[in-house]
Amino acid sequence: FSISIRSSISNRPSTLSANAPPADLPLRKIPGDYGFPFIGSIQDRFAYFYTEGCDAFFRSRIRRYNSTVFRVNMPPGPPVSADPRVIALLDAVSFPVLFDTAAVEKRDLFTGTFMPSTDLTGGYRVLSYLDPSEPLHAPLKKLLFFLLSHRRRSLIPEFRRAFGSLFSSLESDLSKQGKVDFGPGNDRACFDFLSRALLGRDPADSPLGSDAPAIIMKWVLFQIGPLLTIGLPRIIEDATLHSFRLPPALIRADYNRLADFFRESAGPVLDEANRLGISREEAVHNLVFSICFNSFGGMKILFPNIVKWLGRAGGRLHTRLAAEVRAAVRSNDGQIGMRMIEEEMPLVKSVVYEALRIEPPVSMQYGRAKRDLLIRSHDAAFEVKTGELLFGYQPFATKDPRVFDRAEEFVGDRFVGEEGERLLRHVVWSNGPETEGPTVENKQCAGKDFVVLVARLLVIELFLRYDSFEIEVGSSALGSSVKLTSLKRASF
Ligand code: HEM
Ligand code: 243
Repeated sequence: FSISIRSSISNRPSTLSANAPPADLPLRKIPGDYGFPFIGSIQDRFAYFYTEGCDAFFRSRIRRYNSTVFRVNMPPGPPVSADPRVIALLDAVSFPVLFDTAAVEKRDLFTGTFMPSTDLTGGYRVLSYLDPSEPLHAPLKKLLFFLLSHRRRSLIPEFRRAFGSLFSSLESDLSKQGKVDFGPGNDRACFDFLSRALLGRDPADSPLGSDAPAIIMKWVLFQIGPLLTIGLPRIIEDATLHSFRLPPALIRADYNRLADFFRESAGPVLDEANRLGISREEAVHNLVFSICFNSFGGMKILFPNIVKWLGRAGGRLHTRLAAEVRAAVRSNDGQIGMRMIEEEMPLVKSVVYEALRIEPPVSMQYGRAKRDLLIRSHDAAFEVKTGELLFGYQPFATKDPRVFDRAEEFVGDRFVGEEGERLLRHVVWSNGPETEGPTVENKQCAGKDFVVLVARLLVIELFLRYDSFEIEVGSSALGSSVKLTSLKRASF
């Protein structure tokens, strides 16, 4: 038993068997209630989306119950979700129970208390909805590991091509208009990069042309509309988007264009699927989902977030990043490689982890208790019964002030050095600690390393080209809306 117990919170298991209560914490009944059936969940939903807003919704209940663990209804509620009742976990100690596959089942919980129609994914329950105990979880996850690694030598060049051309066009629009939206160009660059790098196919040379980002956004809305606000008048939005599913038939033709693109472009990956015992069609729809929802959707949220937090951090951090990136690239004959990023860019690595910590791109995770559990927060232990639904709001785990100093602040070099690296296990954007990796046995994000790589590449590209930049931030249905108001060309 060689693990050193430095920080009392993190090496302690967050669950214990129910017949062994902890000696050091009081046992407490989980506070909170669900109100009247139906009405209670509509009230909670309206508070969550409109009267309080997500963060204040959770914060006000932590205060009311004096507890970071409590019962509450999560949107959307009936009729879209049959049962909205959850136990919320809102601190860094209780949250990690959601990673423990022995404690929780994650079947059909990817989007929370409801599951979108499988008509939106070719009739299949795709990998993200499968629990590791299901027979296809392992082969499908292996297939995605193959997808992400089989053309790995093309990742960096294709990234630089797609994002180099994005920044050229942002520069020229900025000089004409004085301001330019990062979002639409980022969407194009992300999809171009993903298709060229992972499939070796340029969407421009296919029947998809440049339509993919718009089709994907519409298709995503059909799936997770009940979780979003898109800016309609409140009462109308709540009575429609949050109360009914959009009929899949309305998106079928568009979806088929996406599926055709993958059917025709993913030959080698589909061959690998056959070797793994996965049918070609099931593989096609899983590829659509992992590239369009998981990868494109995730990058669409993460990249503007990174530009936002770096933009707000200001010129001094920009100068340090530019110096680090340029020194490393110069000492490698102008080339960018994975090892030099790993070894020579500690600040680039840290700012990416810090962006993922301060604003986890996908903030909500769910898991159903497989057995009676005892769940701990910093302050108490709570009994959970088999079958109850656990819900974690990740920003409250990764901004837990009892783990992170200046938890609400973007500290660019937080993860630099040995002391910083010890904190990495509390960065859990990927549905697992940053110090661990996805396997066929767990539910950690299959794209974890890929995401960290592309995020670093974004920061590198920015600071190879610019000494500094300025932004304006607005809100949007998914992630932030970021406009560039100045780009200061590299001067050293
Ligand atoms: C799972 C986030 C990119 C594939 C997850 C989960 C999260 C997440 C939070 C866990 C969901 C849950 O079960 O509760 C993100 C973010 C991304 C990203 C924020 C980008 C910024 C990717 C990429 C892939 C991918 C590029 C490409 C293959 C998956 C898959 C799962 C998953 C397949 C389910 C894993 C399993 O069933 O074992 N992701 N992801 N994700 N992600 Fe990602
Ligand atoms: O509030 C939010 O966090 C907005 C996003 C809602 C996402 C719904 C649930 C999806 C769960 C995991 C997603 C993983 C990713 O790979 C990509 C997310 C892309 C969303 C469009």
